[in-house]
Order: sequence, then structure tokens, then C-alpha cells
Amino acid sequence: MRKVVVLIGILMLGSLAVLAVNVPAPLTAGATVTISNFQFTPKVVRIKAGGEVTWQVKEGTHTVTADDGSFESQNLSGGQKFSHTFDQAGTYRYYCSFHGSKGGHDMAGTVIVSK
Ligand SMILES: [Cu+2]
Repeated sequence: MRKVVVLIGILMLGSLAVLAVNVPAPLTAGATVTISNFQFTPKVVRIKAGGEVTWQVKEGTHTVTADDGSFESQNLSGGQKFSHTFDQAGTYRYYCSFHGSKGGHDMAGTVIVSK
């Protein structure tokens, strides 16, 4: 009986983990995205219109380049930052010009801006 309870507990934790992956990013006034290990973390941020997103590079050389060209950083190396203010609501996809490409491929992320 005890083993069954433990097993049910493990299964419930497993389903919670699946739920956590599908929960949308929380809506915040602004956000910080870490660039490390050829990834933007978190990959998706949700901010309010007028908010600022700051990207911080931990290592390597990367860019933050909007799919639609609305913002673009210089080449950024470890310790460098880039910020952009999003005044208009919308979904902004971006990528690293060295390690990703338009459309969310490889090293890429999304900023969702709400009113
Ligand atoms: Cu990169």
C-alpha cells in the first residue's frame, strides 16, 4: 500500500513537471535574459508595453537581432549587456546572428509585449 502511495506521488510530480513546461511566462514590467551555453534563458519573456528587456552575456560572442529588424545589438561578449524598450504590444522574435536564424531556429527567443 505504501509503495502504491509513493508511486502515485511520483506520477503526480511528473504531471506537474509537464504542466510547468506549458505554463506561459509570467507578465512582468521588464525582464532580464541571460545568454549562456548558446541559449537565451528564459527563451520566452512576457512584459508590459513600455517595459525594457536586458540581455546579459555570460560567455561567448553573440547578438540580439530582431526577426523584423526593429532592434539589433552589436556583437556582445562575456560581461556585456544590451537593452531594448518595447513600447508597442506584439510578439517579437529574435535570434543570435552567429548561432540562430529567423523564425525561432537554434539560438533564438521571443519577447511577448502586452498592453
Ligand atoms: Cu550566439
